[in-house]
Amino acid sequence: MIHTDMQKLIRKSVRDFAQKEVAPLAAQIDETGEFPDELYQKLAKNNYFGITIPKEYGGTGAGYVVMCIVMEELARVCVSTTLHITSPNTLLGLPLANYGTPEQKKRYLLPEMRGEKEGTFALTEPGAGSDAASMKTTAVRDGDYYILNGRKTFITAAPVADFVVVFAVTDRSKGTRGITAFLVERGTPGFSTGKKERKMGVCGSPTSDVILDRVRVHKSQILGKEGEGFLMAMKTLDSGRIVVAAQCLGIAQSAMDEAVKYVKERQQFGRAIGNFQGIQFMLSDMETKINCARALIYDTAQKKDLGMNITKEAAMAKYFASEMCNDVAAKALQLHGGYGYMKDYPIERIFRNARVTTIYEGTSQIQQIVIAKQLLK
Ligand code: COS
Repeated sequence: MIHTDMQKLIRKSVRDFAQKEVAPLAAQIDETGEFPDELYQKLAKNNYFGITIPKEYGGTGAGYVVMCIVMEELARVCVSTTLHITSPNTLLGLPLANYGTPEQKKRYLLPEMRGEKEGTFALTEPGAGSDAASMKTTAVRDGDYYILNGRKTFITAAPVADFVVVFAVTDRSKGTRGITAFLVERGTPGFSTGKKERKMGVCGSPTSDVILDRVRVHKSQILGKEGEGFLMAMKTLDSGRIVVAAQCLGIAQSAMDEAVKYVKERQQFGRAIGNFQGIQFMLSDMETKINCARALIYDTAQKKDLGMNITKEAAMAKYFASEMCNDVAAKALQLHGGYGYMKDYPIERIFRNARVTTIYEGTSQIQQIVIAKQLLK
């Protein structure tokens, strides 16, 4: 799509912010695994937490094309940073904005938008990843309360989360219609989070388990209606996937930028290696695939902004962009030769960060299933 002047201005302002405030910290965030609170607050101050969230709930309501621009530009410099803005904009923010009561919005969504509270979305379990509906976590009614038991795993931001949207089975006999979402606050007896995971990439975004041991929550903590949780999760993932696709685009673009810089500088056989056709074939292949992903992503984002259903398109964008960014990052590293394997060059970090994208928010194989289900229904 051709961006409007306003969208071009937004891209420029995000790029300036990324270069000035984020890029100087990216290597340190990756190495230490610590995400500076000061940077988190700057993201909130720039309204990056509420791009997809309507104005009346504390967001800017700028929509998905703008969200993808922000993700792409920030992912070019620091993928960990983008993980801190995906949750308020999609996995956490959307269920609260779309299903939350006025009280829930006031207590959770507004402080999340302002960077005062951080929440997260807990769907995955040790035995229920791709098969989300097979979750074991249960919520059993006890008068006006529910008693939650179970364990969620690989939960982004869980170690620092103030509250969590937990999906639990309230009626096993109803299958996917027997799953309910609950808002559970840290500090509730029986709620805890596991050890911070040691990961291959996106190290500045903490991940851990969420443990629920006879956690008693009032029925007013249900998000949406009883039995609506699975549909809520699926619809949320549709929107989340387009945003992850834009993150992949930013990762691929940064790999490309590094590759072009390197092949112009690196001399072998008496000339810069970019002069060799074998290298040019690789670069052309990378550039073409990046631009295919870009077209698909912004087309899907525009459709979403127009209110169209994007279940298939978002799955295609996430599938194609995540596979593409792994391919491009691997080729960019290859172009760096031995230097690409050393931590001194940014491509090493870019390559590690790319790896998770074909896995989280639904593996590539799950995206293929979603695409096929839409085709065959
Ligand atoms: N929008 C609207 N409705 C949807 C939907 C969507 N995107 N996806 C599923 N549904 C509906 C289906 O139409 C079906 O409705 P009916 O009962 O009326 O027929 C219901 O939800 C159940 O769907 P389905 O039968 O497809 O459920 P499955 O258990 O077969 O699972 C997949 C479907 C595999 C797509 C789902 O489990 C999934 O997305 N898994 C991956 C989870 C994931 O991405 N995890 C990442 C971690 S979370 S960050």
